Amino acid sequence: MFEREALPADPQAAVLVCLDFGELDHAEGVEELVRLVESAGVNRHCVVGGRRERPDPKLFVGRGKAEEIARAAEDLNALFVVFNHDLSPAQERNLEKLLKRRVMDRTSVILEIFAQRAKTTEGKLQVELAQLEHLSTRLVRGWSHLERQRGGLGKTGGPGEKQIEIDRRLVGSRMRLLRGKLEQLRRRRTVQRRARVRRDVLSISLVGYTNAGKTTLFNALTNARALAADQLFATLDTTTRRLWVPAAGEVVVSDTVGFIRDLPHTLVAAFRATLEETVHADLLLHVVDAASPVRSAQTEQVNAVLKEIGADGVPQLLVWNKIDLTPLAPGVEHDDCGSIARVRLSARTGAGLELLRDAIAEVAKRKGAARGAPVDQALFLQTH
Ligand SMILES: Nc1nc2c(ncn2[C@@H]2O[C@H](COP(=O)(O)OP(=O)(O)OP(=O)(O)O)[C@@H](O)[C@H]2O)c(=O)[nH]1
Ligand SMILES: [Mg+2]
Repeated sequence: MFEREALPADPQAAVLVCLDFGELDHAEGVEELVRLVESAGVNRHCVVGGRRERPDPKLFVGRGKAEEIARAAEDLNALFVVFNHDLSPAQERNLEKLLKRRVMDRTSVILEIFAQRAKTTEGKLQVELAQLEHLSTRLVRGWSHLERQRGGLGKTGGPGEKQIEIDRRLVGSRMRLLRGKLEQLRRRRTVQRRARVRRDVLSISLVGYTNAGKTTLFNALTNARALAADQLFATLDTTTRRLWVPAAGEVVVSDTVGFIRDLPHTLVAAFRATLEETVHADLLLHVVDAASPVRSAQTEQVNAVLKEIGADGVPQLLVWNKIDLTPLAPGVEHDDCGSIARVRLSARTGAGLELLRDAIAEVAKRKGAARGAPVDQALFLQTH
């Protein structure tokens, strides 16, 4: 008889574990995790659900659930088990031992996508820094756990302890090197930005939830050909283009990385240099996928990240995009004071684009009139 050899586990297959702890947006969270793993290259998956009051401290899930996950991973021959929540380093280790698969949490999936997408030197440096930060919290925690052991058992310290100490030092010095290089790039950007300010050019940053259509809008506005795709985090690096607005002159538009809820702090910190374009912009075009059933939650999440990076004071204009997928017509909405609050358009069909150009022209004219003074904040509704 033939002896059947076990096939190597499939790196494009994953079991997604999405426990429900009573969150209001649980269903959307599951859908988003599916999109995240697909964006990372997974093409076969199954979802294991379940309700729990709170996570199990050791395994995150209960024993019975862990066995269900193991069976699902076996059936799918999956290399990965992905959890829709963040795991503690101990939980991750325990689960890997039990499931004999690679265990990832949501943060690791996002970091993986960023690592796959990074193209420019700066993008690559930023991603590596974020990955090392993520890893270092794990090493530090492993270390403090051993330190406790040492306190109880004497002062010898085993080989595992030494290895962690070496790893920690290597990770630490690599992180310092990366921060140094990023700082150099940041300074270069600052010089470029100062030159723009001197020339009195209006600078606009596109911000928004990932997949809202920022790059598509950027391309439509500037005739650029940046990659827009139906995947999460298609854009990582900031692209800047000049745009000539009739009656207003030159405007500089930047397209950048999209946001997502609970964006890992390590990423926000590492991408600070890229996101500085946003902090220093005269105007933010906050692009919203108007066809999404969770558009208002996404708008809030974006505002939360803007606050975290210190860009919540920059005037903002809401752009409701993808109206071709909704019954909405192109148009401009004003608030009670007559200021422009929102433009409805479709970056794909171009409907309503001229309304946005007019709105930008108006801001640019005001900036010109104010001769370097900040853009009239009252012109726009502050949405936060
Ligand atoms: N129907 C429709 N689809 C659109 C519109 N704008 C963008 N899309 C689609 O939405 C998807 C995401 O578009 P992108 O422009 O890559 O979105 P993004 O905000 O830059 O996304 P990230 O860079 O991944 O954060 C693509 O498949 C686009 O073709 C629109 O106005 N209507
Ligand atoms: Mg993009």
